[in-house]
Amino acid sequence: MSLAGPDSSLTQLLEQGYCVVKDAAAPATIAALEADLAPIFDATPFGQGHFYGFRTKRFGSLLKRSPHARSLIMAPGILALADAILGEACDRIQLNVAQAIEIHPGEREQFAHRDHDMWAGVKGSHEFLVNVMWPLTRFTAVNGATRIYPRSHGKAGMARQDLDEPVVAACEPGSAICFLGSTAHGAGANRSQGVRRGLVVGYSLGWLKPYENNWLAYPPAVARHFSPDLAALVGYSQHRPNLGNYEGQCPSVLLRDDVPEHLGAVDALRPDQEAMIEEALGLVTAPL
Ligand SMILES: O=C(O)CCC(=O)C(=O)O
Ligand SMILES: [Fe+2]
Repeated sequence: MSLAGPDSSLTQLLEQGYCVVKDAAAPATIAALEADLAPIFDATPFGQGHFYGFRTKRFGSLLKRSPHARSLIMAPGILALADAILGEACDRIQLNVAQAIEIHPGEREQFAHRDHDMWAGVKGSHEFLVNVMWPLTRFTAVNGATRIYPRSHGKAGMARQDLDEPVVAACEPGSAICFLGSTAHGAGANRSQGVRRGLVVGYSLGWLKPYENNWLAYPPAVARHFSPDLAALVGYSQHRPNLGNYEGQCPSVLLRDDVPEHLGAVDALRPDQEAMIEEALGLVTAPL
């Protein structure tokens, strides 16, 4: 995060609905990741549908595809941005998606959309999602760089009748293009001769259903090799109170060597909830 520090990135994300963090990943990491993913792009069929596109390839499960995916997904500065945006509306954030996207020559411009529309419910009082596009190849105006509509975010942005001209997020691999779930955006048309490759890594409120089914992408046999913080980010954690439990316990119990056959349910409450219940039960002695 050399050119724009976390604070200025956060300010821009809050004010404009997006920011581009230069040098967020080392070139060697991106190169190694791209080398691991190249044969998977080759083997993956084109998608179908007017949203996914007919000249675009996508695949998920990135943590299974390359050992280098972890450092992007867990990039501390990016996680801090996601926490700063989403932390007010949840107890913990979660990985929402980690998907590779390859846009081929001839693909048309993607429909401009707000990613938070994947969830029903009233929007505008807080953000649901922070998305990060990591270019694997250079993103340019002609090869389909993500197009982002500045100030289209939040209650005020969503209420606007006319959007400003989109910003073309032209940038080099190593940059991180960050935008909010409420920010209108879409992939550009690829009018070049080469493919545009990138990753979308998203973080959402921990109490939402994640876009990618992380528990199937990373079942316990896979996730047990993750560090505890990564396993928690992909869903092996409870969102207090007690949400996402396995047999009434934290699902990380499934990552242990010895998973007991019978487990007792154990509360996982926020401190304020513990206090409220203890007070209601008369377990709290009033201060003298
Ligand atoms: O590939 C891109 O630049 C953006 C993709 C996107 O917005 C999406 O698939 O939701
Ligand atoms: Fe999107």
